[in-house]
Amino acid sequence: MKKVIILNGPNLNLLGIREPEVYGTTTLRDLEDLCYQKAFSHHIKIDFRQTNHEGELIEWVQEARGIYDGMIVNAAGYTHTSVALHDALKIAGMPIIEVHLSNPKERESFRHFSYVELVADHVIAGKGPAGYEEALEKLAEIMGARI
Ligand code: CA2
Repeated sequence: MKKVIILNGPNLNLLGIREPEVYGTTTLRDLEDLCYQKAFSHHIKIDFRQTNHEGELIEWVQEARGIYDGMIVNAAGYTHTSVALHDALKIAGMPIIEVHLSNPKERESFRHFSYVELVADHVIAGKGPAGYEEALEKLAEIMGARI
């Protein structure tokens, strides 16, 4: 069975609680459940995590090497700022899908650049929670998991 790690960055713990007009009413827990269901149907095992700390995110990326077959990353604000995360992702040794609930390219200009995009195999943005399901489908395809 293929194993996928899903990493969520800062403030995503507030999903469904604050700014529903931007990020919708789905909570992080709802999103996790959605991912579990989608992964189950593709015979994939997932590990779903969130942190507000850049260093923790980087440690999780480093530790994933050799354990997981693929990674889905919504690095939230660190997407646009973190060279360190970029460096860690570059040597993760597995397919990486970058996902965003909103479409950062259609928002403020400071969100237009992504350090994650430069090392991601595929980017999904602006599709809300369904983007995470699509990311799992894309990874299943890339990893050759049962579809
Ligand atoms: O659209 C996305 O998924 C983002 O990664 C979300 C980040 C933002 O910095 C990126 O540009 C795009 C922000 C996550 C903050 O999440 C919140 C959720 C509820 C209330 C406040 C923030």
